[in-house]
This record gives sequence, structure tokens and C-alpha cells, in this order.
Amino acid sequence: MNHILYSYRRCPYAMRARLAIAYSQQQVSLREITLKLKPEQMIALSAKGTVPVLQSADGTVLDESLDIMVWALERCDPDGWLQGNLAEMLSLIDENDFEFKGWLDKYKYADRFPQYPAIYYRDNGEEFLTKLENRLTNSPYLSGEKISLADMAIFPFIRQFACVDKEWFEQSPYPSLKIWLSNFSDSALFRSIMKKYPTWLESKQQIIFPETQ
Ligand SMILES: N[C@@H](CCC(=O)N[C@@H](CS)C(=O)NCC(=O)O)C(=O)O
Repeated sequence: MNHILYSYRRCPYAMRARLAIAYSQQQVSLREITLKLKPEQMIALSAKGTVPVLQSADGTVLDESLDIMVWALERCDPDGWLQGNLAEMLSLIDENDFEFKGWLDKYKYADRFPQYPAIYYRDNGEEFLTKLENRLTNSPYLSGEKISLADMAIFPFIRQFACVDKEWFEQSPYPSLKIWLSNFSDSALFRSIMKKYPTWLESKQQIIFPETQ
């Protein structure tokens, strides 16, 4: 049996899983889903119904994006994404996932949260941007001189935040963060994980991911 990854192209959690899988060259069968109609095979593996879900060849099921990243990196980590202060990386990722992500969603879908204007949610999200900017002023990556798990786990969410209002982001006071973001957004690795595939439920086509060059 192959490893199987249930994924959704635009989901930032699925992006971080695909980034780690592609970087570590772990070949998986990619099953692109839609959130509106989730395959029963995926729900049978993980009833919570979120993507990404990985079913590894030995039958192990991982339904947390960070666990999937670590699974891939433990198998192959040529540039040492797991090296360095792991506790600090995990704490930053935790802040991303459990504080910043909430503000991001409210900012992005502000019409669904009419208690406050969008700018209120953006202001709150900016606390995290400021924190990242301060780190990136001192070093090129979030955890120091080298790309790490923290950069790859967090970048898809900052990209989403920046995309809500690109004009605002362009003039915002985060010069180091902007360079960091555009380097990752323009990278061959990111482009390779954003390729569009037909949904698996419709096509049942086997997509081998990452594609070999
Ligand atoms: N903690 C999970 C969160 C994953 C998650 O929330 N994914 C979203 C898509 S971005 C999802 O599947 N939501 C279910 C839905 O919208 O039905 C992880 O890190 O994998």
C-alpha cells in the first residue's frame, strides 16, 4: 500500500503538510478533496473531518498537519528543518495555530463577524506579524540562520493574511516579513505544492505527489 494524503489545495494546514512531504521527497498518493463533500474513506480514518489526513503505508493515521510534517521530516530532512530550538519553534507554531489563526479567519470573513469591523480583527492579527517581524529583523528565518519547521508551518497562514488586502499589506510596516513571505511564495517548492489536481471523488485518478522533475 502507498502512503495516502487527503488534501485540499487552498487549506494552509494542508499546504504545510505538502511542503514537508515534497521537501522530504516522501511519495504519497494525493487525494484532493472538497470540504463540502468529504470522501467517506477519509471520514472512516478520521471522524473529525479536517484536512490534511495521512494514512501511511503501515496503516498509521495522522490527522494533524504538524504531525504529518514531523512524520515526513523524520524520514528525510536534508537541510535540517528539525534542527535548532524545537521547543521554541513549536511554541511559535502554537501561537500561530491557536491565536493568530482565529484573527485571520475573522479578518478574512469579517462579514460573518459583524460585531467589529475587519480592521479590528486585522489589528489583533498584527500582534503576531509584529512578533515575526522582530524575529526576522534579527535573522533571515524565524528560528535563525536556516529554514526550519517554524517557517514552513507558519508561512501559509501569513500568506493568507497578506492576501486578504494586498494593497494594505504592501504598505504595512513589516519589511523583513514581506521579503520572507515573497521568497517562500515565489519558491519552486511552494509552486510545486500548489499545482491544481482534479478532486479524487470525481476522478478516482491516482496522483503521485510530489511529482518527479
Ligand atoms: N488542527 C488541524 C486543523 C486542520 C483544519 O482545520 N483544516 C480545515 C481546512 S483549512 C478543515 O479541514 N476544516 C474542515 C471543514 O471546513 O469542514 C491540523 O493542523 O491539521
